[in-house]
Amino acid sequence: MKNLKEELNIIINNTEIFDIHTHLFPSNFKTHYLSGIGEVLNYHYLIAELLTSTNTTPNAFYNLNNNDRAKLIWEELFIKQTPVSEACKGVLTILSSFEIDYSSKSFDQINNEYLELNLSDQDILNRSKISNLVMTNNPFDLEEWKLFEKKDWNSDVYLASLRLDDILLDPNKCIQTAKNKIQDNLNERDLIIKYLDTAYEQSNPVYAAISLNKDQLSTLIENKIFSYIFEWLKLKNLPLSLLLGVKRQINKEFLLAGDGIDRVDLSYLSKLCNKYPKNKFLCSCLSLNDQHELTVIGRKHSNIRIFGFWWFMNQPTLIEMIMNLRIELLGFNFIPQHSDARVTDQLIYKWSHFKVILNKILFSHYSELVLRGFKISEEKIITDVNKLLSKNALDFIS
Ligand code: FIX
Ligand code: ZN
Repeated sequence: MKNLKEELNIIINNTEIFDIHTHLFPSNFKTHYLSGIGEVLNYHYLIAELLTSTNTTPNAFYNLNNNDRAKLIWEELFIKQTPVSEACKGVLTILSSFEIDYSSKSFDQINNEYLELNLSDQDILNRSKISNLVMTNNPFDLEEWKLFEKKDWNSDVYLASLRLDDILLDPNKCIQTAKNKIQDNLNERDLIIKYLDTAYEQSNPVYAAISLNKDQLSTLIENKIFSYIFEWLKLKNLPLSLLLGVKRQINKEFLLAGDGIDRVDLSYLSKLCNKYPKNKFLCSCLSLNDQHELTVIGRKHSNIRIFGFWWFMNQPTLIEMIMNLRIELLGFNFIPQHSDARVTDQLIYKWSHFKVILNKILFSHYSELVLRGFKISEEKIITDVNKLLSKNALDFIS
């Protein structure tokens, strides 16, 4: 075997990725597809950074059109300030990966150069080595759900997931939506289940998902509708992905950029795993405070798979520390990352930043094994990296 670091680099860059949680849509679904450097600059991570580090008010910002918003973010965060945050670096990674020299250029100049690249979504997927990605599909958002009436997109690459937040947030709206579609005199419980059945048939999802704050997590176990949903998920052998610890709208004026962190009690996660031993759970926690307990829960329940570094956890310093902890407690039996990309071009930076950390971490663990006389072969590394970037996710959802 060649030099371990080099070998790792080659293997990591040649391994296909199964991206288990994104907010992306195929390019033919024009109303929801987001791409290009203007949209990348409109990312809500950057909006929050702009609104907290400049004099721009939320009102003034949101009154601008998307192009002017991107222009302002570029001027404020990339020209006037040093773009050192993770979200800012992400933009620079994208530009430099296409060899766009951005120094001293205006947003319009950069945007024009970027548009000239004429990138398709498949170009970006190929460049990032994404074989499949999972979308976030809300069956109670009828505009968004129109995607499944269309046949002009590749459902082998873009996989569906059923996002069920609305059932907790607005059960009456969901019951009404189900009533309108099912046109049957069923009770509320059966209506929802029948509606989910229809959504399942239309979209062929790989899991269902829900994001929860503290109170929602602690009461999920006694939620009537969800007790039937758990049964339904078990019958379908469909995992439920739990995104834990988000407190929506801690600053309402910031709109989508205004969500924060809540303090969850993970004993309820363990209770769910015990109460529904035949159900499968995917889980990611938003707060650093929860990562140790989550990892221990991942070692105590075989029906849960930890995944990714969600949102505020997606910071290189935190990833390095917590991924080492996960390996120390779980070996390679977790799904280390997802992109959470909202704009297709973000796949480039989300995954390339992660690969740098993965390389560093694997190098240190393999080196320790070598010190103990363990033989590391190229085949072994290929198997491990494939597990981490793809197979663990695929095995769990199938
Ligand atoms: O709930 C989620 O799936 C979150 O990932 C998003 O709602 C959030 O806005 C986001 O984009 C985080 O990366
Ligand atoms: Zn998400």
